[in-house]
Amino acid sequence: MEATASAAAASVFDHLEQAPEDPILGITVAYNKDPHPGKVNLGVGAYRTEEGKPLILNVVRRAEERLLADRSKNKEYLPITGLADFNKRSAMLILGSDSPAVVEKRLVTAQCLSGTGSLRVGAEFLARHYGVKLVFLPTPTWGNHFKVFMNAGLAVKTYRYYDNKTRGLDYEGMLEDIGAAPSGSVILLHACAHNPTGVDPTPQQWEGIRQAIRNRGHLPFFDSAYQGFASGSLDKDALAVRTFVADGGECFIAQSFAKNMGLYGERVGALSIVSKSSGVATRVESQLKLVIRPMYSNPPIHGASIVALVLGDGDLFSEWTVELKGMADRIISMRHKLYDALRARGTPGDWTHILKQIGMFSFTGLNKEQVQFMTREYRIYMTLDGRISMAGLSLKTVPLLADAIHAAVTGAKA
Ligand code: KET
Repeated sequence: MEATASAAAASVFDHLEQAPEDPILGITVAYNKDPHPGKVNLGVGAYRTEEGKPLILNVVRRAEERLLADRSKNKEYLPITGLADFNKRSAMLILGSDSPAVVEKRLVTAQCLSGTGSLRVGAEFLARHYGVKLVFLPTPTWGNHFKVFMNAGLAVKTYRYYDNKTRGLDYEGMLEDIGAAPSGSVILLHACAHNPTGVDPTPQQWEGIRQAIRNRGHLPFFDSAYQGFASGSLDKDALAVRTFVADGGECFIAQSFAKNMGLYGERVGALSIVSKSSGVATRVESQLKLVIRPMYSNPPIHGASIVALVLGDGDLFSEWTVELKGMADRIISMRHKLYDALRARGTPGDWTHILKQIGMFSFTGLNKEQVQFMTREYRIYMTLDGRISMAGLSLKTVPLLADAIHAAVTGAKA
């Protein structure tokens, strides 16, 4: 009887409100629900082939075949900080093999759950061990940054980054805000291919930003989710991070292999903490382990083994750079196709920013109402801030997107 009574009582979760879907991943949820065959998903930043299919890099298949054939491999737990070989090679990929931090062993790298997990572990470490519990994010930024840092217990503020009028960097505003931030603040920087704007500082501007950050004793935290996707060159896309590490100062770096190796669902990434001395780095590592162990104990082995193989084998590595360049080039060609298609339609407005912006996305300038119109009338799924994943576009879908943008801008009916 008692069981019946308790079953009839209200749920202990009755007070819960229905939460909204995630602004980015929720677009895929809506897309999946749509039965229309002509629908196009330009929401999430995930690379698609010309046929609109997800891509497994050939080099990843080769590495997996080797792993499968290697009977010495097992599925034992990794150490708390992950696969040592992966950590070493990931750090060298972003910092350069001759980096002073690598040579002087002034850094610790921990394999984490892709870029997000690396940011989250870094944020948790800062909340526990860093004196200034305040992080500055660019306006705009990847939406999840806010939640990652707030959930760790840091206060979040913003610095000026994108100028809507010029559709370029608000360099002066950025320097002013960095200069005005309380000394020692954490400054989140997109290492390259800024998401969502596709606007990166020039090398000269990076140098100015570095000086502004160092002058105020701030702590830079790089989010590197697109190395290789900005210019097609892994080294060029690491320039900003390397500029900061070269001055001997400290920084955090969160790396993701989701995009540049197409390992999205494998959740492969790394957090590197560059310190002033190898002694500090050793103590940082010991504390980092205490952060990670109660969260998820240790990271998964498969994806990191793939990356370690690709980074460690000259043959696989050069094949990877070719495939990566191929992805970057296809995205650039989509920029030209979309730009040409809008010009051909005489769509009002200056669309040159589509050509100038860098990386996976175009920050179109379309507003929420226009985006909602395009989704409703043209089945184009994209985030409400007007961001388009150019990596999801193909020769076949460019005309539809251009029609949709044209109609949205001119107020025409579909
Ligand atoms: N940082 C940035 C700047 C970023 O755009 C992403 C993913 C991540 C980190 C995290 O990626 P991970 O898969 O955890 O390695 N951005 C795309 C996907 C997402 O929102 O999760 C996106 O913006 O579409």
